[in-house]
Amino acid sequence: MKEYNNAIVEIENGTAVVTLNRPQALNALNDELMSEINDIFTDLNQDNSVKVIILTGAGEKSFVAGADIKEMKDLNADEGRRWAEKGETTFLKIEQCEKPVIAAINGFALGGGCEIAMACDIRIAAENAKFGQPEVGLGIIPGFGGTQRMSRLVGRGMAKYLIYTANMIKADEAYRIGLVQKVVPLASLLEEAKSLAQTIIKKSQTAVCFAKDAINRGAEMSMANAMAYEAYIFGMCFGGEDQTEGMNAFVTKAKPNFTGK
Ligand code: CO8
Repeated sequence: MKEYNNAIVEIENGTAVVTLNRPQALNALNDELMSEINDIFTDLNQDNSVKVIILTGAGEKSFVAGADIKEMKDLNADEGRRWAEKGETTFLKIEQCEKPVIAAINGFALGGGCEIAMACDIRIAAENAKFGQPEVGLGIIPGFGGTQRMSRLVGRGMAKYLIYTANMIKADEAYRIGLVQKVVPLASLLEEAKSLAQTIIKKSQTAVCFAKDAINRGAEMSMANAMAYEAYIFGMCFGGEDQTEGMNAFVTKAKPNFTGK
């Protein structure tokens, strides 16, 4: 496995755990880390041994405390736009990765930290997690997709409330508004994320990847086009071995043995 200056990648039992590792800055995203995330997700997407990816932060205090403010503070308008575009491209790589990505959120998920979590498929938060988009308090707006993903995930009213006020919310409130799917004790966060990964791995990987594609692409389409796309993808499932395996296993009361073909 490649070595990175600001991240650790460990692969075990079909699951890759990507730990963002800049504890001195509460895992804030600087330019180098952003490039590394890009490389990591390119590699993991192509690695057939990896079925599910978990994204987390080093330490117990912070998942990601945002984009690196010290690196960002002297940017001019052009550099700011390019920085935002780099973040958006990086987070799109996560969102469009063919494999499911679980964010295991250990502590602060602020600004770019909340935005990177929202680019993942499923979010599990530790009880100490805190979410927020503090950008307007810094004279900027969320620039890594936050205005768009937040609105789509929790609705425009709640997104505006969080973004206009820059208020931080705790894990239980994030769960209540649907920003995260589960809240667990910090000590069992990674174990819970790995267990969720194993639940997904036992299913047909082809079907899971197709489902991710249908949900994500469909969200960008009209309902009629999205339904047509779903029907197309549904048909594709019948071209592979997993559908035959899954349905034969049901009929013969056996356990399916999916190959992902
Ligand atoms: N960037 C750089 N350094 C950071 C960041 C950050 N986002 N967050 C924390 N750090 C550093 C601190 O400066 C400090 O370093 P040092 O010891 O050298 O002073 C170290 O991490 C520890 O932090 P604190 O001492 O502040 O720890 P506290 O426990 O007192 O506070 C907080 C923790 C509440 C998380 C606090 O650190 C904080 O408010 N951090 C900033 C949070 C924030 O505003 N995040 C949003 C950033 S903006 C953003 O993400 C925009 C994304 C879109 C960008 C578009 C591109 C142009």
